[in-house]
Amino acid sequence: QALADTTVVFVLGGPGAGKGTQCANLVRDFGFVHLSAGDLLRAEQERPGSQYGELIKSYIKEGKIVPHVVTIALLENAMLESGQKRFLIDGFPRKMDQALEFERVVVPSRFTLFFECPEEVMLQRLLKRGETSGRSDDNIESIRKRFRTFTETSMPVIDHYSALNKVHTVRCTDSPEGVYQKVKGIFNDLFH
Ligand code: UP5
Ligand code: MG
Repeated sequence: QALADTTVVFVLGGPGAGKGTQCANLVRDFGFVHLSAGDLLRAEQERPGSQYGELIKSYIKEGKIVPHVVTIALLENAMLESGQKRFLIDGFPRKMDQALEFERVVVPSRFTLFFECPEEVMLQRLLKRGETSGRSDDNIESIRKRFRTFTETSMPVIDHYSALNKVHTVRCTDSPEGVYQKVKGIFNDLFH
């Protein structure tokens, strides 16, 4: 299979924990391709002729998880199109069925980078970003729903990989630079 010898790191953490921010640093320093499942879904939602546009729109606003056939297809296409070998898969898998299916049909993950962050901190970050982001889910109602989905549905994925000793946890209440020092330490050990 075309993606058999690729390195996949899952980047997980609650809404607003800083996944996208830290992935940008890793792209610069370690030559990974950054694929945010949320960004891919938002792009698909905007694509003229997409049969999933309305579905994605309502799921995102409600903080619910889009059926995995849609998300996995978007991720797999983006991986193949990139022609690259190292990927940060950001904000995915957020549900056990997604994790198992992705590893079965695409490629097993190398490990999960987990950003641990208290809800109050994430809330402040998201409300601030919401002043300018234009994201349909950066409002207090959607944020509360996203937190709930994260706790109930996504944390079990992290627990699953923890039990397999495949999680590196970074606390991310520090500044973006401070958080990145810790992330960089993990990647330096593994990729140099
Ligand atoms: N910021 C970042 N780090 C900071 C720091 N250390 N100190 C202070 N501020 C910091 O950061 C968020 C904000 O905080 C920014 O303004 C940043 O400058 C600041 P960001 O890096 O964007 O955090 P991130 O964790 O990426 O937050 P995001 O909002 O993207 O997380 P979500 O997981 O909620 O969003 P995502 O786009 O992944 O998913 C959105 C929705 O898509 C989901 O709710 C779901 O409905 C759907 N979805 C699926 O259905 N399936 C999927 O597989 C994926 C998504
Ligand atoms: Mg993000």
